Amino acid sequence: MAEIKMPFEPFRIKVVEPIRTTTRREREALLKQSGYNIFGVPAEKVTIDLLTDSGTSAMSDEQWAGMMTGDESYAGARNFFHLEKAVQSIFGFTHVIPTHQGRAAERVLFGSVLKKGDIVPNNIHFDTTRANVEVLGAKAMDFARDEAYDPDSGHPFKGDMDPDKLKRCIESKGPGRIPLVLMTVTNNSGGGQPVSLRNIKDISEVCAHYDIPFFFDACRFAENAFFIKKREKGYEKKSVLEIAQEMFSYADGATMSGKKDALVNIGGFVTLDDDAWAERIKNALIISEGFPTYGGLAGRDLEAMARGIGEALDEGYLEHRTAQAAYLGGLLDQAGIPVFKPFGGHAVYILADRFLPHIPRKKYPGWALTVALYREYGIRAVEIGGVMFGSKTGRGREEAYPELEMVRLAIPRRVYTGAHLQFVAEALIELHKHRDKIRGLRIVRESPFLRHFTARLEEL
Ligand code: P71
Repeated sequence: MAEIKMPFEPFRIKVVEPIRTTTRREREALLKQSGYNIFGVPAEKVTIDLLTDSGTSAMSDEQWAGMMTGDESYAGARNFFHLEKAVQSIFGFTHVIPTHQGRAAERVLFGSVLKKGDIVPNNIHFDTTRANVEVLGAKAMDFARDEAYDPDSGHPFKGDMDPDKLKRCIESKGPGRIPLVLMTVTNNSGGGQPVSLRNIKDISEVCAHYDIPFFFDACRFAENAFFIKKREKGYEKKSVLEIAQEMFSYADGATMSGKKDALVNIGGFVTLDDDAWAERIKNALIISEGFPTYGGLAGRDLEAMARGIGEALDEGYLEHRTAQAAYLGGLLDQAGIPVFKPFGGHAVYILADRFLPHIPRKKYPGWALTVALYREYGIRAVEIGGVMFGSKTGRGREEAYPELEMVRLAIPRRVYTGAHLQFVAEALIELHKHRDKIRGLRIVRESPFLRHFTARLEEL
């Protein structure tokens, strides 16, 4: 078997944050209190927090220095212009409209262009994106290529959208009902897999043919561009910045959660060319987020995002980031733990239904694994499966489940070292040996949208 190398951290650590440990008894009590929902556990009671890579990045010295230059004027703060310039230089669209995070960007965009009965195609919608489409009475549809749902397929671009599935949808529903097509890079619900430039061009052509605007859900665009450089023929010698610029050149706009590939703890934006749409979005923004030059952010936050978005394109950083996922995934794979392959950019996804074959889908094996991982080792991961994406298709009907039942180990940017990841791998390997003791759960309380955040469950 090939040796799995611990990646070298391309940074020094200047500020440290202590990790506190807890006892199993303490964690057991916290699980009970939180209704067996790890979103309800205080972060200080978590040893290694792999719940999300969103908003959990460590900022650089440059970003922290930039925070001191925050201009806190209500309108036209200088940091807005820095952000505008940084985003334009990568994305290439005229309008840059800041928001406090990605879902706010989704809400102001969708709220301005969708109406009841409309359809929004995507490779695979992530949870908040789906919810922001559906809350408006529109339908979110997924058209990822078939390999996206096969955890064993080694296809290098499992994030791709299937152009034929998209065309069939447009033909059957009519282009008039589709105000925009989205493309999520990387495909978070499908294992953090990249989309190829070939596919971006193909989908862009389909959209152009039917005159439908094409937008990116761009959260992890830098990781996607890096995978293109590594895997797509003809891009080996291009810089990641050039690849990102080319990706966006085929689209009409993007929503962005700066909490991912802009390396900030809060922030996002919508960026696009269309003047009429931009005006509607800005009007919506003023009602709920704030004036269009700050969109719910402080000047210092705008500056951190302006600086972070460029840092995310640094190839040494991206090399390390993807190596971290490959390292953790490799250790698990080598120990016989079922993992989604290839390894994604921001996370390793465990195939929970294979890890816990004795727990049926209706007893939420993915959720059960997150509970066990916290209880035994204080590690927090997130279920991407039946609780997050399952839905009742009607009154008293059976619940429908997504194709994949996974637990995501998301790696915060520049936060954990190789030793931390090694600890996580060892914990999972140990847990896997005693997997038959893990029990399924049932939901006792849930909300109508995004139920995973607040659901309460009970162990069976
Ligand atoms: C992630 C998140 C945030 C999250 C979700 C569920 C549990 C815990 C944390 C957010 C995304 C995303 C994509 C592709 C839009 C958003 C919303 N992801 N699109 O993966 O991944 O952005 O969080 O800034 O509002 O952990 P927002």
